Amino acid sequence: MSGIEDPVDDLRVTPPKTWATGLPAVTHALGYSLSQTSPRRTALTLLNINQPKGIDCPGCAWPEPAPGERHRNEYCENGAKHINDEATSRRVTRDFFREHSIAELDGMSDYWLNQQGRLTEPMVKRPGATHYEPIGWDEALGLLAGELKALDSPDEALFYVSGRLNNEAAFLLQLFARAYGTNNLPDCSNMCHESSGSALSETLGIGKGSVSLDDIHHADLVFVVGQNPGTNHPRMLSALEETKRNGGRIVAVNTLPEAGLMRFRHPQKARGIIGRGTPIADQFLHIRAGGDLALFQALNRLLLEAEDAAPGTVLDRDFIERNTTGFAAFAEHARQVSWEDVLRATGLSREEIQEVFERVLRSERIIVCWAMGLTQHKHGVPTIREVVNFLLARGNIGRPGAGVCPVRGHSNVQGDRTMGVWERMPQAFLDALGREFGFTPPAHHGLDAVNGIRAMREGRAKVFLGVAGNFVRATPDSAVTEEAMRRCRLTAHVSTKLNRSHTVCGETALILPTLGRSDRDVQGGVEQFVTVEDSMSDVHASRGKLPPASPDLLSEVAIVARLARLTLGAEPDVPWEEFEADYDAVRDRISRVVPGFEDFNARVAVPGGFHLPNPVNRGVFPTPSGKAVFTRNDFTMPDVPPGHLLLQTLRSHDQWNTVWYAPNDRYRGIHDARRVVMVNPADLAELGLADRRLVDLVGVWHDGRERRAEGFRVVAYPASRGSAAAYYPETNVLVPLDSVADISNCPTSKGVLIRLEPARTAVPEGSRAWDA
Ligand SMILES: Nc1nc2c(c(=O)[nH]1)N[C@H]1C(S)=C(S)[C@@H](COP(=O)(O)OP(=O)(O)OC[C@H]3O[C@@H](n4cnc5c(=O)[nH]c(N)nc54)[C@H](O)[C@@H]3O)O[C@H]1N2
Ligand SMILES: Nc1nc2c(c(=O)[nH]1)N[C@H]1C(S)=C(S)[C@@H](COP(=O)(O)OP(=O)(O)OC[C@H]3O[C@@H](n4cnc5c(=O)[nH]c(N)nc54)[C@H](O)[C@@H]3O)O[C@H]1N2
Ligand code: SF4
Ligand SMILES: [Mo]
Repeated sequence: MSGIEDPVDDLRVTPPKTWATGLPAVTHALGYSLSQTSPRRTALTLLNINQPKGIDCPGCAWPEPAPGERHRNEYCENGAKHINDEATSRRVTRDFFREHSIAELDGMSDYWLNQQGRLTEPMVKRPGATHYEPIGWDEALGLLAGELKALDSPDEALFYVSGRLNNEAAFLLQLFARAYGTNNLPDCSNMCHESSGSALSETLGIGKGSVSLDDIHHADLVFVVGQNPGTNHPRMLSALEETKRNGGRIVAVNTLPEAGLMRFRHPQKARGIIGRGTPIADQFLHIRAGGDLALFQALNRLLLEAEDAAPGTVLDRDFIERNTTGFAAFAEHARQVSWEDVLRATGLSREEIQEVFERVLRSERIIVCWAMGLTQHKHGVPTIREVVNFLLARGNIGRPGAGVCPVRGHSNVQGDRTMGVWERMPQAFLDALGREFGFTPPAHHGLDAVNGIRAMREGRAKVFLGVAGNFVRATPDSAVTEEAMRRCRLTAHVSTKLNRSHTVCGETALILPTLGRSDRDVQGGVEQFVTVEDSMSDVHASRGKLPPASPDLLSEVAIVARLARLTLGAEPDVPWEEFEADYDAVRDRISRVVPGFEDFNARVAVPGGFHLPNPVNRGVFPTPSGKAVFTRNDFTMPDVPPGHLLLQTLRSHDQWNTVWYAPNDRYRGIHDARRVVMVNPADLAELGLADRRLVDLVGVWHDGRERRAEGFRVVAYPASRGSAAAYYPETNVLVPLDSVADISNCPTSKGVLIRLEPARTAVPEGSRAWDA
């Protein structure tokens, strides 16, 4: 065996922390890094992370300050963990795959699989085989190309992308998929900010945020809604601290009192290490799960009433007149929301809402930031549309210190979309792509993640290629998804590390190991760099610094280019070999296809790169009417029958999406366990359940299929009434494939109806059954 063992399940609970990121955070980061690799490599990654000529952090998409304003250590605890998880000195070799059958690997935890280290050479599982075996690159890519060519229709293939993929490889992958003949480009965004994209495209004409870091610093009021920055975007706390220093105020809206929303100790400043830190939220709204639509509807009603009382003093009439449509219908509808409904849906008091409203009236410049607490609900899209109404009403779009800020997850998830990875790219993009490369891209929309799973389940999709990510574990309804993947003729993954998507595979399966962000990428003797776009539309270079994890790795650009050449041959006439040899050549083509990337190579050579301006900041709204759109959104709230809870599946502090690094969630006070469910003590009393009771989480959905996550400890926790929280991906088994957000088709990972039952099976002492 590899010598790596799962930590023993030994739950210890301490009071939730009321501050985030101080000295302990730095020691935790170093502890994990040094468990993975040498002090020398740790120093090399940490000296280079987020520096102008260095490696873009492979963690989240929070932007860096301008080059001159960057700190020498411009990274957080979690960024350090992510980069050194990739820079690990551990290796998965052919001997490893000889020793462990696929069935055996499938029995191991997500932790164990990740801890094995970096993948080192291409591997294949042949039909009927029990083990992966080595295969050369030419044969591996030839096999995949052969399966693609043998399909009856290009729409029987799926090309999944996760947001770590760089711009150059993403551009080539979507070019390849479309030249091959399909728009089937599902991505992790489908499960993430898809609701933001849907709502913002419809209302503002562009599915991206409109603010910069400087806007955050100079806002009068910043809302942080459905987001846990202390864990998931730690450097955002430095930005919020700056907002406060400049006199701005912060309102946090969450179902949990997250540590990072309360107090912040700056790890790079002496007073951050020893002082009490900065209080972050001036007001905390402990909202009920799914109550945010009602909250913003109430604020909008208050705005309209205040305007009635003192005409011309509350709304920005001029802005509304000049730049928007639909105001009258919105206003008529918004006046009708009932206070009774609002108080029931939000669980807040009238006074609390009044207090926020007064803050709003005192603020010239307002920004609303949000993440998965809004997007992953059935009514995620209307909720975000209502946020837009709220901002438009006072002209808080398009001027400094104001705007929309969907805080993106993966470091390049926004860039991948800009590069065309989307199953529904606009026709103008497809036309430009077709013109540049001399072919006609398919016009009909492709499959997203949820529809892709349906297609595999029904045998309509037969070949799956995932470039980065861990599709099997990230997607909902684990049992259904696993069945669907196993039905494929071929599944292939371009990956840096071993994960569940390699053990739950098709008849034939390929592991295609690749360079990570931190690895030096040399093609034809010349060092290459790649580019990424952060959450605030800044595009910049990333240069790997470490010797590659193995001499047998190919870059993502090389893998996609070679596969495309083998599959497509000379039609259309695309210089795939030139692209592989020189990424400048890829960027030249991007500059001719993707708006905003003109002169790409020259502009990205500047330290810090360049900014893609958002047209709404010039008063240009690329909607059909050319104006921003007010919408009418029906009041909705989740229906939670007595005896049930609304479960949110979320991240612990010690994980990166589907991969956990340690069984701890320090800020929430959960130690040495992941199979826990956090529930309000008053709800526990009503349900007759004692703290630490062992329960099964049982999903309630109308298709008659039983969805059960077994063996969770109940933890009495200040979750808002009627809600529960447990970690993903262990709970993905509970999220029905058909339970999706209206319009965006995003799985409702934050709104899963469950009941708690006494556990069916006892969990033995010293158990390591993390992923059972
Ligand atoms: N360390 C670390 N960083 C990460 C990631 C990671 O896994 N680990 N993942 C990255 C990715 S891909 C993403 S998308 C982001 C995700 O960033 P977040 O969205 O912060 O991630 P989640 O853990 O899903 O947390 C959701 C938050 O919303 C709150 N919430 C849940 N339901 C509701 C609701 O109905 N209303 C309100 N107001 N709040 C609610 C939860 O209590 C929680 O604070 O993080 C990115 N950064
Ligand atoms: N229940 C529930 N489900 C969710 C969510 C939730 O909140 N609740 N959140 C959703 C969200 S927001 C997201 S974004 C998705 C995340 O879904 P994914 O992006 O698919 O998942 P990750 O866990 O980030 O992928 C980890 C794997 O990526 C590979 N990898 C890492 N770095 C690189 C690289 O540089 N190149 C390549 N080729 N591979 C690399 C490694 O092999 C690693 O095992 O999950 C979604 N699923
Ligand atoms: S805030 Fe995000 S991008 Fe910045 S160092 Fe931390 S994980 Fe990396
Ligand atoms: Mo995400």
